Amino acid sequence: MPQDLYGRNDMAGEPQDDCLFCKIVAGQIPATIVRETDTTLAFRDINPQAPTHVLVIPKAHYETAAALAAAEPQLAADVLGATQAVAEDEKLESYRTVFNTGSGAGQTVWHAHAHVIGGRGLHWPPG
Ligand code: IU
Repeated sequence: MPQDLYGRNDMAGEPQDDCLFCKIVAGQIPATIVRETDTTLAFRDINPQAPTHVLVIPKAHYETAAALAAAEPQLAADVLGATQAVAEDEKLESYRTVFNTGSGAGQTVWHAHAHVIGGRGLHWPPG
């Protein structure tokens, strides 16, 4: 599918058959969901890197946070707002919100997602 550097393409926003997170949104794959809104879903990471490790995604499919922000700024804001709500639900005083964008930054799932990581001390800068 033709796309630019940040995953923007003509099919952006549409569910993708081969996308794991679209399948979680559709209820075809189980996940431990901790929060849901009309536009976002938050569920526990299957390979947690901290006591709290939750992924917040837009229900609509965008490959990267950059593509999401360019196409639907309000939806990007919804995702960011949901990260805050998750942190509050988890009673996190300090936490980190991470969007890995591009394989060089560690992105492995090509449906935009924010990691909400907390519950332990976090070092800076990350590796
Ligand atoms: P990344 O930023 O694209 O690397 O993050 C993808 C995350 O999705 C990573 O932390 C995985 O552990 C997580 N994940 C998941 O929670 N459930 C899955 O079935 C798969 C990946 I595949």
